[in-house]
Amino acid sequence: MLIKRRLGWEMPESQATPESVFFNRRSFLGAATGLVAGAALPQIAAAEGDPTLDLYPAKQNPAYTLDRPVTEAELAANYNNFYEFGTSKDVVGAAKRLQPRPWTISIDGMVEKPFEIGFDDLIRKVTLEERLYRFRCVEAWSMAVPWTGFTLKSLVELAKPQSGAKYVKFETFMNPRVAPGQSQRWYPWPYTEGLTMAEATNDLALMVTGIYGKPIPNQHGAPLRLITPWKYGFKSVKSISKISFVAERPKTFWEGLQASEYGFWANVNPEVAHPRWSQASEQLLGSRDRRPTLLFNGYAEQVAGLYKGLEGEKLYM
Ligand SMILES: Nc1nc2c(c(=O)[nH]1)N[C@H]1C(S)=C(S)[C@@H](COP(=O)(O)O)O[C@H]1N2
Ligand SMILES: [Mo]
Repeated sequence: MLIKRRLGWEMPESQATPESVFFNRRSFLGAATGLVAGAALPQIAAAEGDPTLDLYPAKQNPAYTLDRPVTEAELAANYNNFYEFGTSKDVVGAAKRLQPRPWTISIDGMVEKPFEIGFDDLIRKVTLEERLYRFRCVEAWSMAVPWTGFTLKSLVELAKPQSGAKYVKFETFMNPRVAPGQSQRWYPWPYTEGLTMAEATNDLALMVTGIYGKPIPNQHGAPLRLITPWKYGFKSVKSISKISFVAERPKTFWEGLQASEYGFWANVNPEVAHPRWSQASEQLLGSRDRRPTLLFNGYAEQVAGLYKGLEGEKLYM
């Protein structure tokens, strides 16, 4: 039986971390960087010797612009949700156990021919670009980040799905020896997410391999994660090891844990409150700025059409 618990990340940011803590942390980080100069960088920079370093920085796609400043890299890199490595925001240390090499991704289900591909081979078959995206966590905090990646659409083309495939299902690696959180049996591991084929082939859906012009560090979901900027952050599954094309809507991790609060669609909507807090506004990470939340996180023009005829669905939870 599922016991109702208050989970760390379910708390709205305003309650979880008072602004003063943000500011203290920010000035602490600033001071630390100044004091030890480059020594603070390994926290955010990918390991030396990363075989994809030559691909960074990728060319920025000018079509994606922001209405707010880019979040400081150090802040984004030290305030994470990655339940495999703990339920606090401070998972950088624990996530060092994750070994993003060698890394194989299985592509299976309803495809012409299932296959496995090494991450370093996959990344050479696609075109990397950098995009500035807003990112909105369901907890009501947000950031704005330069992601590097390739379109999920291009991966779908490589996978060659059959016509019966209706959804794409993503799974994070499963290894409790590496990720202690996965020993907690009440969570429906592995972390699973899904998109409809129409969502997956929308140009906004990005398979992310890098952040701030470098290969993505462990705590952000190395070596490969999803980013769907019009949806709440929990859709953006990290450290993906399996991608399946399926006929049925996959049951997602948070749905499995608390279906009354987290749904499949999870589109950002300021007018639809979470059962326990408002979604009307959001706290910008590392700032005093609280802003009104935008429908589809500001990406309505690109994605609203995906939901025509689905008005009966719980599109915004
Ligand atoms: N595998 C996995 N992916 C995950 C999560 C997680 O706990 N495990 N947390 C999600 C949530 S709730 C958010 S807000 C984002 C956070 O991404 P970031 O830490 O890179 O900012 O990752 C998402 N992807
Ligand atoms: Mo989140």
